[in-house]
Amino acid sequence: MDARNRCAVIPHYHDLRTVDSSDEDLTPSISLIMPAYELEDRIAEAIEKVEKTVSTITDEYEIIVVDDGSKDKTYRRALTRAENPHIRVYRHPVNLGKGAAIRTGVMNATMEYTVFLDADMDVDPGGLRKIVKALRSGDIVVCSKRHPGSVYRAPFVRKLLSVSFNTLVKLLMGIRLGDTQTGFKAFRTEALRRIMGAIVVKRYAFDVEVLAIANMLKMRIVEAPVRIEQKSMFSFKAAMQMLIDIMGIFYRLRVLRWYQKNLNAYVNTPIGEDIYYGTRHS
Ligand SMILES: Nc1nc2c(ncn2[C@@H]2O[C@H](COP(=O)(O)OP(=O)(O)O)[C@@H](O)[C@H]2O)c(=O)[nH]1
Ligand SMILES: [Mg+2]
Repeated sequence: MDARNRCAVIPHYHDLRTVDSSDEDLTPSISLIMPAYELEDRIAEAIEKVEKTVSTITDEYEIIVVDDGSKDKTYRRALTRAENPHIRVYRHPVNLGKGAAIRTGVMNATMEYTVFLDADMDVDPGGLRKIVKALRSGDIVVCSKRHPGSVYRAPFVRKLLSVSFNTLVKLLMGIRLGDTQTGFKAFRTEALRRIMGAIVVKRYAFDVEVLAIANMLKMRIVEAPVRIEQKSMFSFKAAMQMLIDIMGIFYRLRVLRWYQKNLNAYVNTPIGEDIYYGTRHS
């Protein structure tokens, strides 16, 4: 296997190995969660593309699209694909943030593995087979823009902000990953459920919170290559919100030790109505 394509296991940093590339035993069941916001012109095509990819890996899969309160026709366009029994569409009545959309997806995921994949198709879903295989060696697979095998295209300023953000996350949270923000991640669903019980953040820093909790729980995290192209910039408001959320995570993790105290309390809470706030419409 080409060294650039290998997935690095960054487990609790004790077990550096490469990922088995053979096909045997590759019959995982997969829940694919696609958070979507104002993507009316792209969502139907994106669902089809993802469906084509996942159906070559397994017959046991579900695609869970969560429309995060879009004001355009995203929800209706997504529903046009829901006659396929593998595809379900949920909707938030108002915009709650990407993290909240994923959370609604996780609450409704039923398969052994759960994959988060941004519905805007900035990332190439073609890497799905590889990241699912990599889950054999870990609890979580994180696609990273800074993996040596990755192809990453974005405006220069965005790349600069991304490196700065990652440095901040490493310093504050002690997460030793080159990138926490790429919208393509895979989890053993069991591990993800443990994490979700203590999640507070609803917008973009959600990914950092997930990984900070996983890190605290000493889960095995694998870093994988990805092809990603980001054309858009994010707003100043979104960047500020993210900084505030990061400080909140830091405070809960390092000062209050809130996650450490609250995790066990949540682990045994059944996944149910108390924490579910998406509406299923299909
Ligand atoms: N911008 C935005 N995207 C959201 C929201 N909720 C869910 N999403 C989806 O989350 C994914 C990532 O969002 P995006 O703005 O593209 O983030 P970026 O790729 O990091 O610039 C996309 O699939 C969005 O459609 C939201 O409130 N705002
Ligand atoms: Mg995007």
